[in-house]
Amino acid sequence: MFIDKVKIFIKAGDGGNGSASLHAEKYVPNGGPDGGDGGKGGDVIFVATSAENTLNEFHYQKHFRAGNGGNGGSKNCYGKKGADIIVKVPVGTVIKNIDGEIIADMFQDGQQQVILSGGRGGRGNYHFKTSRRQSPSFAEHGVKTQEYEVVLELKTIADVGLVGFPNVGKSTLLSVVSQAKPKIANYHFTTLSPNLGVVNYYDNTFVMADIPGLIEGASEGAGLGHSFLRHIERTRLLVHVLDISGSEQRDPLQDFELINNEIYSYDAALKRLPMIVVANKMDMPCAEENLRRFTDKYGDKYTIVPMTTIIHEGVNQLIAEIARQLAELPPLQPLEFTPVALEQQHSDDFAVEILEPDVFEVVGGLVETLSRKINLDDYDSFGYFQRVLKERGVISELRKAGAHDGSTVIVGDVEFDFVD
Ligand SMILES: Nc1nc2c(ncn2[C@@H]2O[C@H](COP(=O)(O)OP(=O)(O)OP(=O)(O)O)[C@@H](O)[C@H]2O)c(=O)[nH]1
Ligand SMILES: [Mg+2]
Repeated sequence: MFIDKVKIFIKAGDGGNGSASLHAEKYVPNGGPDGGDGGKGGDVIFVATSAENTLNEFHYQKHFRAGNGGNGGSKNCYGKKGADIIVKVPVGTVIKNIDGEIIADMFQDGQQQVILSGGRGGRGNYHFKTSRRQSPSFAEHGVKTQEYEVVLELKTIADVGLVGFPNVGKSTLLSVVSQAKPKIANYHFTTLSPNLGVVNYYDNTFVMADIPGLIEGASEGAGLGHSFLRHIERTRLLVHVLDISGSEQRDPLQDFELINNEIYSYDAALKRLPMIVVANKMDMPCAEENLRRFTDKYGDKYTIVPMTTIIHEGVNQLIAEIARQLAELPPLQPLEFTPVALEQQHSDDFAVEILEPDVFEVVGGLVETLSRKINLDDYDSFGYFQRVLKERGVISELRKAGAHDGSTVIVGDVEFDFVD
């Protein structure tokens, strides 16, 4: 199983509610409001790690929720902050919303990004104390957060991408130049998911990615298809491995054209990547002759490195050539995009709709904000709510729409009689 694209669900913590406590102490009448603020909900934080190179973990765990903020208490006690949740993703993971817009590119090992922030805690009742309202018996609710779906898409980041037909020796090459231990076997499609290896060369290190073999029609889905080519999009250089001996009765010259064709029909922009050709399996019959033919045709355009990978022949020359070319290439850059935020900002606008004669509903962002903020269970708080409606011009809009004494008004979950 190799998962490089997955949908997961994330939710920041709700803000804790503010407390509506009134100070109570022996011999102290009317001690006044002492309800503390609710705590902020925890954040959803993504962290990029090079310890992983698949999204397989997310097959098992798809829900990530940060902790909720604690409620405020009496004696002005603040609610506890909700615990953040850390979501670890492999370096190269692109986080998108369900419309496919990019939220973040987790490009660098250790990169941290807050993708959702926790809801604000509600204010305790002492915030609402005024000269006329000495003992407010209401407090703000914490901001309740929403769950969001996000799509994670892994676009491996490596300096070098290995491409070629199945069974030509790509994984063997990776195993010889790095500590990576990919599976190697004498059949097609031994490699089913990209492998990464770190190559050391004097003071340089670079990352090499071995991707599953391609065949003709891969860009239309043949073999393992072309989806793995996503993992060479973010490389700086390609190494095209050929079985130069043609041991499987294919002509290496044709192989070369064919694979290039698959790569560039997947994404023409990949033509920008320099390509080194490895003429592998030089130990086999016909290799010399085919190499001559290949060099005659492509020698001017490509650096060709003859190799017998299984006995490490040609390896040093190849690594030196890769290091030399990489030194002249610009470093990899994160994707260029205008980040979109996952959370929609609630506007404070509203509209009055007439549901039926004498029944009016107030809709819009303001309603959302109000219902998140205000606890309407008690009389005091309801008064506050009505005052906000008046200040924001909702009452006059209702009146304009035809509301009069006794009309029914619906605001979010609340229904009340209009009083002019
Ligand atoms: N004779 C010879 N055989 C080689 C050489 N390099 C690799 N092989 C053999 O070729 C076979 C395929 O090697 P892999 O490294 O698994 O090939 P691959 O390109 O990764 O194949 P897929 O993962 O299927 O795409 C294995 O049996 C290797 O031992 C070589 O230089 N000479
Ligand atoms: Mg392989």
